[in-house]
Amino acid sequence: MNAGISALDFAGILRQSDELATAGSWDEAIKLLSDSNRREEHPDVEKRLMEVRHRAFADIAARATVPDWPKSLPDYFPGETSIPEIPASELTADIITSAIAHHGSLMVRGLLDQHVAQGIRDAIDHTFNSAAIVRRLRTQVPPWYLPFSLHREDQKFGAERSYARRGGGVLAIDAPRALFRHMEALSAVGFDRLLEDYFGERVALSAKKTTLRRTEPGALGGWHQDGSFLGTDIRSLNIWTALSPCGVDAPGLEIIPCRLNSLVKMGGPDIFDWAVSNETAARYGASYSIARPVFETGDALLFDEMTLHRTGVNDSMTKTRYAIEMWCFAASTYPQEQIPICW
Ligand SMILES: O=C(O)CCC(=O)C(=O)O
Ligand SMILES: [Fe+2]
Repeated sequence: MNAGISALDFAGILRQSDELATAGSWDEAIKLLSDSNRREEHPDVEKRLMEVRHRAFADIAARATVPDWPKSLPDYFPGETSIPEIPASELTADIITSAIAHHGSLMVRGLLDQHVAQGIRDAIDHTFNSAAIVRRLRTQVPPWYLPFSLHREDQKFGAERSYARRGGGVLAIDAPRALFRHMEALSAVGFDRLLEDYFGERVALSAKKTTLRRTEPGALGGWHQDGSFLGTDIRSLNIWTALSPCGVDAPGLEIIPCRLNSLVKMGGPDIFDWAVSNETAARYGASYSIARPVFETGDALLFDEMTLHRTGVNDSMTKTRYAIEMWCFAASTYPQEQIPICW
């Protein structure tokens, strides 16, 4: 195809997706837009796709029933004192269930291949550069950075954007191309179906929490359980995917590799209300020595709202780390304050 000449009728695709959405055929609309963007990426299609994924939630949640969950399963990793690991080719919903229930997290090696990860990493770089231009010139910079607007009065972003930025992040929903590439990459390895299997129902991610991260070596990040602000009466899974090697020369994650069934003591001098002090974490770390996993590009750590963790940094680190933190929730018990984006 000649550069600049497209075989796709984008205006027609957008019109057709609007008709499908109006008829409540959300999954068909999502499929139409995704198929189009897979053939040729287009900013209007990507933006519309995120809007449709968001608007679809009300109908999908209204149809959701609350399944028995989680399944009660034995420990598939008996004797493991650190984070259980599995190659992506052996991943199943039951393995996630067992690992989370007995160890609090699961390392999946090689979930995304290097080439695919590189495409997402490039999108993260473009997004961060575009976001800086937007802040300076106060103009739109499609396709990389397009702040998502909400049309419903009862749903609002609060300080999430500035909070993400202070932590070296950009909300993924404001980066529709990067988010499209990441969801595509996960779907291509079957993660969309796996999530439905894991929860036993439809899944939506959170627009307030799903974050593209480009983390500098000196980053700070306190111990926390995300349940302290997401709530604990929820069903969640965070897919934290490394898009560059990290944990040695670049910031990784530190994890207490055990299942916690409640929130640990929060607060302390000079930390957020929901943050956990080093002293408290060290008490858990004494029983389950703190895990500092080394990630290769494409490895993913799965954990939930109870897992105690923080950004893993030390003084000898010199490199920047790329990652995406993607918090997914069962539709039936979706946390009230979050902003849903359907899978
Ligand atoms: O990427 C990081 O350093 C922090 C990630 C985190 O806190 C999370 O994924 O919940
Ligand atoms: Fe977290």
